[in-house]
Amino acid sequence: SESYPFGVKTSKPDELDNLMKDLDVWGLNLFLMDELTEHRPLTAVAYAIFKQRDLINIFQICPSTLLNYLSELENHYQSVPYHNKIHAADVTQSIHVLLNSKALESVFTDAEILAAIFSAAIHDVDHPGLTNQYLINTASELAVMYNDDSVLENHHLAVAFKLLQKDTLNIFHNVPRNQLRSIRNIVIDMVRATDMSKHMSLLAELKTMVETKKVAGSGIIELDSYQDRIRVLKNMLHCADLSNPTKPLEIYRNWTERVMNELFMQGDRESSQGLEISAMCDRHKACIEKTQVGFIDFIVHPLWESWSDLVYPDAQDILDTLEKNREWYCSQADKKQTVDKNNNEKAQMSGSTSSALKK
Ligand code: 8BR
Ligand code: ZN
Ligand code: ZN
Repeated sequence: SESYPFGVKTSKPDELDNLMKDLDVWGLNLFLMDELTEHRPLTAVAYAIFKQRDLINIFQICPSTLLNYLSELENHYQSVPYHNKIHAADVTQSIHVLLNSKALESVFTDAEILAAIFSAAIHDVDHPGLTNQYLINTASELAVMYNDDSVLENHHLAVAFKLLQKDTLNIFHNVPRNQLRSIRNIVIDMVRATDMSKHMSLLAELKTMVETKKVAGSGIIELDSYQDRIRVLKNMLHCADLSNPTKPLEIYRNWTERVMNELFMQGDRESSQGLEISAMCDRHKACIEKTQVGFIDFIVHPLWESWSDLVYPDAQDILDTLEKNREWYCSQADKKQTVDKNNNEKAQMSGSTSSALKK
């Protein structure tokens, strides 16, 4: 690791060094990270976070085992447009920033922090770029394996834990058995909570916590019970997973293009298999801009509004960016509508002109 201070190869060490200065910044450019690390964004980001948080020493993790594990984990992310290793690196870095929230200072134990970062790194591993509903509708092998229940999320967990069974990849080798059991339980809870079908109940729990929250004089939240801390961690990973619309607009737009491409590819598949095309998956009917406004209004904004109440005022900038980005997508949708309307009118006019000429 002397020659690879970031745990990965790079032909541009100075640029990578410079980019890594944004490790604690909301809006770190993970697309650039992917380029500068020769497509090892997850390994580079997770390794840097483990080092910065001293997890390697605290849990006696062998650095080369950690790099082997991260590299294997990264290899198990598929080359799909959205649910790939760049998304995994993004969610890992995002949860790292959320853990740094002032309002949560010293709230979580080292084991909880380790569990949170590990959860983020593994949370979509081996995602095939198809939704749970599609896998269930087509009676896929995965859906049969998990009896239609959080099919993908259970699979991500199983793949990640399976990798740990190899001695050369077992980063938890020196973690005491009891502690490891508790870390495993937290990781399972957190990753299962990324199933979008759990969104409403997760948000309801978060709202209850905000209503009953107790704050110490220092502004730090009191989370005495283990159950409350787990509730916050589940919502934290869910927030990191749904954080694209809160990032700088250029980055957000890149993610949108990717997620829509993945959904459209599923739509094409459904269409060629004679299945009904799922919501948002029809490339001939979808309005990307309107879809984003709806996604923000019904899912992302309510979630982030509650999160920012919980950690007030730490997430105010994030909420501001989200609201500005919503306005941008809204104005783009309006623009498109106006252009469509004008085109329709033009088409009608040229139609009536040509019929007039025929007379
Ligand atoms: P998953 O990552 O668990 O699939 O949950 C996010 C889901 O929200 C996506 O699969 C997609 O259906 C929807 N989504 C939309 Br619409 N726009 C999104 C965006 N910009 N970023 C992330 N998810 C988005
Ligand atoms: Zn997922
Ligand atoms: Zn995800």
